[in-house]
Amino acid sequence: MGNSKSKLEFENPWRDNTLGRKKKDALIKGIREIKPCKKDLKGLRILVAGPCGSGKSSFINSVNNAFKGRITSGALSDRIGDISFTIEYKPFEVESGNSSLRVVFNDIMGLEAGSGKGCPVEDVIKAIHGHIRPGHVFNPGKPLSSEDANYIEDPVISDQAFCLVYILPANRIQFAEDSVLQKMRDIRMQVRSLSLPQVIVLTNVDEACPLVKRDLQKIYTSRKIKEKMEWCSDRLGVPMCHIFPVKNYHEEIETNDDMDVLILQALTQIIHVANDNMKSRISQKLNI
Ligand SMILES: Nc1nc2c(ncn2[C@@H]2O[C@H](COP(=O)(O)OP(=O)(O)OP(=O)(O)O)[C@@H](O)[C@H]2O)c(=O)[nH]1
Ligand SMILES: [Mg+2]
Repeated sequence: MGNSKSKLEFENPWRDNTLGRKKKDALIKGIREIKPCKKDLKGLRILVAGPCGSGKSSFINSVNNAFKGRITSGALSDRIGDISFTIEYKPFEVESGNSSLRVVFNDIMGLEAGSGKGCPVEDVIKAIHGHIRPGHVFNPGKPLSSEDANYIEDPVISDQAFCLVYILPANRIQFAEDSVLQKMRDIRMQVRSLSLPQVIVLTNVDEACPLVKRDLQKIYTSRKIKEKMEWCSDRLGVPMCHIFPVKNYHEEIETNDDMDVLILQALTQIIHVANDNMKSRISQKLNI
């Protein structure tokens, strides 16, 4: 028994795993207190990206559920196989209540294996630079061109993204085709010059580890979850401190404090690194 437990579980959590209402309230308070680094900033934009069906739209909804205390479905999510359900470039404001910092997530089409499939890598780069107008419908075979009506010629600071969040499914990422991983590495290389922070949100932890499915408190004692996080860190070069395992809302009809804590911890880090990136790019006049 002792042995089989140690195979699946660490004796002690390897990251602070305090969950529950008190922690959730403290995280919400902390997020509301973050100040924009630029006074007249219209919004701090964050871009989500990742393989199709990885939980991008669900994560955006989960963030809003955590603040609202009820299930919302602004960003439509669905499971329709190997092709992306989201095809339109759409912004979603984080409804965090009375916060002086307006945070906007941009949902995007999923990356798919093979060239000419899923969201074009070029379009992810254009989205980061702020060249894509909300409402644009992605065309896998035809990246947006500067001639297109949805191309923003001179993006302002609030059009640009200051953090790239990879949403990856813990239960399937190791089976992702090499070409999808390669697309993510290509994106990484192409935005190096912006020092763009990258965060991984590892979804579907419930489907990746039976211990965690039964009890979310086991998130940081589960060996399986740590292994998945390390795998992502190795393959994509994102440090472990920028990787957050979460369970998205998908079948629940009410919110849950423990799920919310993991979601809000990810959000806190995302906002901080995005805000820091904006600050340093403003001071260096880097592509701003
Ligand atoms: N069990 C479980 N299911 C999840 C989780 N996150 C998302 N799902 C489900 O996975 C499916 C795909 O989620 P979406 O949020 O639509 O994924 P997406 O990345 O936006 O997908 P595309 O727009 O198609 O690229 C939906 O049926 C969700 O309910 C999770 O953490 N756990
Ligand atoms: Mg989607």
